Amino acid sequence: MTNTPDTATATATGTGTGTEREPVTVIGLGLMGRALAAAFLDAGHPTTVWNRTPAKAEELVARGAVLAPSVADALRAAPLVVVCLGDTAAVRETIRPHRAELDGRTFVNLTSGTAQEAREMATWTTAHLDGAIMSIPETIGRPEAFLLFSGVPEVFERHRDTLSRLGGVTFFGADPGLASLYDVALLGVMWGTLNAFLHGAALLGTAKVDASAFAPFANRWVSSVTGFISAYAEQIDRGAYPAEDAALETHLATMKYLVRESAAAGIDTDWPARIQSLAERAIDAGHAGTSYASLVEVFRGRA
Ligand code: FVH
Repeated sequence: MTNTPDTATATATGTGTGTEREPVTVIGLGLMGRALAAAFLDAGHPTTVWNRTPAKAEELVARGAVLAPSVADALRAAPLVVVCLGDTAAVRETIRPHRAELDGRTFVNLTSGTAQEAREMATWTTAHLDGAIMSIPETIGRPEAFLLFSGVPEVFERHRDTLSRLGGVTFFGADPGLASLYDVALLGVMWGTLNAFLHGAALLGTAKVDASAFAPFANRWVSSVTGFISAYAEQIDRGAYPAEDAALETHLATMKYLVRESAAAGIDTDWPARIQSLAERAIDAGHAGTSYASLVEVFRGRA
């Protein structure tokens, strides 16, 4: 089961003048949409914008963007249309009534949503690419920004350079839902990690340790955990979970300390209790002596 992504980590560079750049339309000028439009302008792309609240376009217009009077005008203005709205329902409501205007153009949806929503959107848009932005607005246009795409491969190749103005790009192939699936999986990694840090900060706070004193240790530990992720990924793909570092039952014994420490310190025990209960379910299913990676069977609903 492999699906090797095609990644370019550096932002595109170019030496041409503005008129040589592909014209782009950006629909949706919230925090992220304004950053996207600004990055295209900075790279010299003729940029047309539209937003439900036109006042949000003022700064971009002062920098050279053209404010389209209507959604239909915005769609007609460029061969590449990038949409970044609050949610999928807003995209459907804003774009679908004008979908005939998309004929012959590339539609790139950078609005967050589920894989299923992305696949459904691909049925009524032509030349569809779906993307996920794994960055905050202030990094857009810089090499540290990274964006994930999936959809029609030739269409991605045609616009790769233009899309690379936004940050490093990775293409996952023809399933339009795959970028969104990566997006939610990666957000889960972020929330899980942040919840663990916040729980730890609350725990250490009861001993008057500042979160800023805890942070360097948390960061160092997270970088060690990246090594576990790579080793466990290999076990998951092999479907075999030898306890090369520690057995799940060893983890469980230590998890109980985290629950007891939390209770004794008077802080919420929900997070560590959930960690413990997941391990207990895997152990009940026969994984006491296997590695931590065997917990994946609980998430798969097999344990
Ligand atoms: N901001 C971020 O850091 C994250 C990074 C990861 C990806 N997300 C996703 O990007 C989408 C937009 O996020 P945003 O931060 O730009 O959001 P807002 O600043 O709230 O702007 C929302 C824009 O959507 C327009 N809008 C909302 N509903 C409608 C509608 N029914 N019809 C037309 N437009 C609509 C809104 O217009 P207005 O309120 O200014 O008139 C804004 O342009 C989002 O999917 C994130 O998950 C960003």
